[in-house]
Amino acid sequence: KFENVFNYELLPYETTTQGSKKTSQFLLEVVDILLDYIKKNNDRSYKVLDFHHPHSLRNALGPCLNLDDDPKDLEQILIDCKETLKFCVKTGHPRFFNQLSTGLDLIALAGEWLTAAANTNMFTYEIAPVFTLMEDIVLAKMRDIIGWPDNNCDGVFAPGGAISNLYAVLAARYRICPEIKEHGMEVSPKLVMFTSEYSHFSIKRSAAILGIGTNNCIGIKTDSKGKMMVKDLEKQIEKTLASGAIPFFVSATGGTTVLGSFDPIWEISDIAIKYGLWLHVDCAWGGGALLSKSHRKLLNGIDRADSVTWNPHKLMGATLQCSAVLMKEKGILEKCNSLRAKYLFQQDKHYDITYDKGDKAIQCGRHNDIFKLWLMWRAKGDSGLESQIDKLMDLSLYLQKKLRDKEGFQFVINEPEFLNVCFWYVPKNVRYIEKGCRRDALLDKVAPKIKSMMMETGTTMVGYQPLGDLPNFFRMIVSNPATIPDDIDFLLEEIERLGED
Ligand code: ABU
Repeated sequence: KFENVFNYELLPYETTTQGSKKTSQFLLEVVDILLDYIKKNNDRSYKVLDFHHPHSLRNALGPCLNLDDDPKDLEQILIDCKETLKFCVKTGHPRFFNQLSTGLDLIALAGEWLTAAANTNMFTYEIAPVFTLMEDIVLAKMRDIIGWPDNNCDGVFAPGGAISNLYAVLAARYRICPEIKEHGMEVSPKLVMFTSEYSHFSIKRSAAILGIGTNNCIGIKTDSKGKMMVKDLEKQIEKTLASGAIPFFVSATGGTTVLGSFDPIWEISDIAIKYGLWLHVDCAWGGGALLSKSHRKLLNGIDRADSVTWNPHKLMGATLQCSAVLMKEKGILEKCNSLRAKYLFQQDKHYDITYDKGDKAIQCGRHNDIFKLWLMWRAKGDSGLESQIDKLMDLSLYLQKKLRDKEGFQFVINEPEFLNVCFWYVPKNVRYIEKGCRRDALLDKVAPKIKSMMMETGTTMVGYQPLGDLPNFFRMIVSNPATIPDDIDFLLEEIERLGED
């Protein structure tokens, strides 16, 4: 239908009735392709992925990947769309357990489509009036849920949790040494920050980016549940003070990436207050738990934090990407980052310029990550999101019970408190080997081997990693609202089947 029809025959190039008609027909074809993909994402008879090694994928896609001098007709463009989706990992599939962000929320997807059509930049009110108001409303709602008393606070949507964490360290450093903004590191005292040894690597990377230095980001010991040991935190702060350096920042994690552990925020905040440290809570992963009356206790004390990272694209299920950093002190982001570029942030605009949010961001161009979240929140309400999260927590308990009842599975942490369920599958030939180096060396090879077979067959997908001295283990993430208990059963049976091969 679109053979020898080219992009210049569509709007905005061809404004005749014919151009309009072709535009609609073309976009409807694209929508059909997308709907077909969405159906396959939700159909268990389809594989999660069709894996090819990079060289063979390159061969399979062949000329489809090349950018040439000649334009391709729209028939080829539609084929390109189909081919691309054919080799995509179906992250919305009920049997995709590989990442913290899983699932495909259809309202958020609709929001994403509208966002792409609106195609605007979030830096000024003048070009994003509705989205700017929505961002204000959603940030205020998130701060309310955190529990900051008068909500006279700050925040911004950032491109991912790592950048949100960077914002937090930057603001904390500004508070202790605002002169660095203008004079650079030569006016900086030696600053030291603290985070648990299992926190997200972006905290340490923030130290590298901001010139603090990774050696000055101290990893605090964790207990048997993977939680920060407050005694060790205090010890390290004292040691830092004794050395003449200045402790200024501590990050507590609300849901670590691998084990899903929650640091004791309340106790950490006592220490932060005692020593005058900025307290950040990185609950990029676990922030959604705040929406559940039954589970928000995991983040007890979060209202005492100075800043919070919370990614709605994780537990809440918004499409990627959607990450907020929230700050207790109103105006700190503006003070810390503003440079008042005259071509964007004119001070003599005819409207209230406090609605131009761009100058507090570290980016210039900023993607609209708000509309999909706002729309999804409207469609589900607080109650819908709460029950979504509660159901996932129930499913995690279901998985834990199955693991307990089955032979050959062993928890990394007994009774995980969140949606990360970490375990070893111990094949029969390893099961009776005495605990020790030889068993660990064998066990270390099991999860990667099973995962590789899983990916080759494409039936399901789950992550694995080592941790400290522990050999490779599976990290099962229960965050996909499409998943039901049968899918969990399927995964465990698949691991057993492949593990005995
Ligand atoms: N930002 C951490 C995401 C890691 C994961 O999905 O496994």
